[in-house]
Amino acid sequence: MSEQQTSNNKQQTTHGPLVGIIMGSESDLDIMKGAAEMLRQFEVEPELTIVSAHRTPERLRDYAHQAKERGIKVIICGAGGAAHLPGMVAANTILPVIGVPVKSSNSIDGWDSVLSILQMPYGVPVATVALNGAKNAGILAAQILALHDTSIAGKLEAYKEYQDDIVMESVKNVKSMGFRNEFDR
Ligand code: RP5
Repeated sequence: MSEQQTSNNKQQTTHGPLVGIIMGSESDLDIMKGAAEMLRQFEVEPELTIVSAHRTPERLRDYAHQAKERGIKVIICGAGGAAHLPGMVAANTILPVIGVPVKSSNSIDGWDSVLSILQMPYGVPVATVALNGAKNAGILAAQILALHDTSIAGKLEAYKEYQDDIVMESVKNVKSMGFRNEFDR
C-alpha cells in the first residue's frame, strides 16, 4: 500500500462522527437506536448521547454550538411529549436537524410530540419524520451525507434495490396464494 493510500485510510478511520444522534432521555433509546442501526448499514458510525432541552439547557446550547466545528454534518434529535429538543437545537446551529417525535411515557397519544417538532416557526426548519421514525431519520441523514460521498451513495442505491427485491418476493408470494394479478403476468 502506498504512503498516500495509508494516509487516506488513516483519515477515513480517524475523522470524528459525521452524524450526531441525541435524545431527551434514556427512555427514548429503544426507538432512537434505530437511527444508529440504520446508519451503520451504510457504514456511518454516528455518535449518540442524551441531551435534554428542559433538564440540561446549557448542555443543549453547547452541543448545538460545537457540533459544526467538531465536524458533525447532520444532527438527529429525538424527544417525546413537549418535545422541544429538535427545535432548540435547530435554533442554535446552521446544521440540518432531523427531528424524531417519540411516543414516550409522558406523551398523551404521540400527537403532542409530532406537533411540537413539526410546527416550527418560519426561519428555523426541522426535518420531521414520522412518530417513532428514527430509522427513516438515519436513512435521511445518510442521504444528506451521500451528496458528497460516493461510497455512501452506492450503499443507498443498493438499499433501494434490496427494498425492491423484498416487495417483489411478496408479489410472488401473494400470487402463489391464488389471487388474480393481471399486472405481473
Ligand atoms: C422527554 O420526555 C424525553 O425526550 C422523553 O421522551 C420524555 C420522558 O422522559 P423520562 O421521564 O422518561 O426521562 O423530554
